[in-house]
Amino acid sequence: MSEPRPQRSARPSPFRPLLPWLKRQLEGGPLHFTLLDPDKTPGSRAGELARRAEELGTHLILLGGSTGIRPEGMSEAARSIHASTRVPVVIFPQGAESVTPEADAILWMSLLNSRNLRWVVRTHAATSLAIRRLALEPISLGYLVVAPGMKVGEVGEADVLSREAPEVAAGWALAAEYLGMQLVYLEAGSGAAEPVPPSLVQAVHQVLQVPLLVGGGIRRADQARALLGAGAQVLVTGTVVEEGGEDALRPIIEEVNRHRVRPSR
Ligand code: 1GP
Repeated sequence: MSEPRPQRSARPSPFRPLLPWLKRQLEGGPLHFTLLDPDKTPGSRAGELARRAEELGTHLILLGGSTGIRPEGMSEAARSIHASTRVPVVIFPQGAESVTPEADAILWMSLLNSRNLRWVVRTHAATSLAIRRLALEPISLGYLVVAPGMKVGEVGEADVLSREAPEVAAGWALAAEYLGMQLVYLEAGSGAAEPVPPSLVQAVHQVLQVPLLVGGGIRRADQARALLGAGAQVLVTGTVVEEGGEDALRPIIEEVNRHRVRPSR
């Protein structure tokens, strides 16, 4: 039986391929990504929040992050964000239900420190042909969950990395790069009381060539400053966008953009 021919994705996008675009933006300094969960902020609400985040200076919208996600909800939110912003929309997947051809790319995340191969590679094996048919760009990402890990640590069955062992985290991150991952993400877990410690970010940054993303528990500008100073190249915030509103988000994005040597785009 022959392989089905790849279909063109529904939406022509100025951001395809996305990875070279991302690398070009990173040459100008760090970036801020806004994570929106279409389960909590469905349809036009996602578009509205994304529009406000773009006005504040966010560079990209990540879509996903909850356990109850449906493909229709992802598609509706992606369409609404495209209609109200000019930033790329990238899938931050929970599983096959997160896939929508309306996005510009998908983070092809492997939760490397999971005990369950499902989160490392098995879901990927089950969905890769569908991704190809949709002509979605997969961007491989080594996803490392650091204590406390919160919900993603629990659901992802992670042996969370200790906050006090920067060398160990550096070893995991470098392993991801040596396996060919295009990005590495240090995740403290959504809603964590504190982000990943800057000392740990610094140890990872020192050994890594590929871009380093950091997320989970970032609520204030001083935390953003410390993480950027330690070498984080992308900061991801979710809770602060959905719960704190613009006043909480503004200083974080301002901090990121203060570190840029030239504006994005
Ligand atoms: C996404 O965990 C981050 O990877 C988001 O964390 O919700 O704490 O910003 P917050």
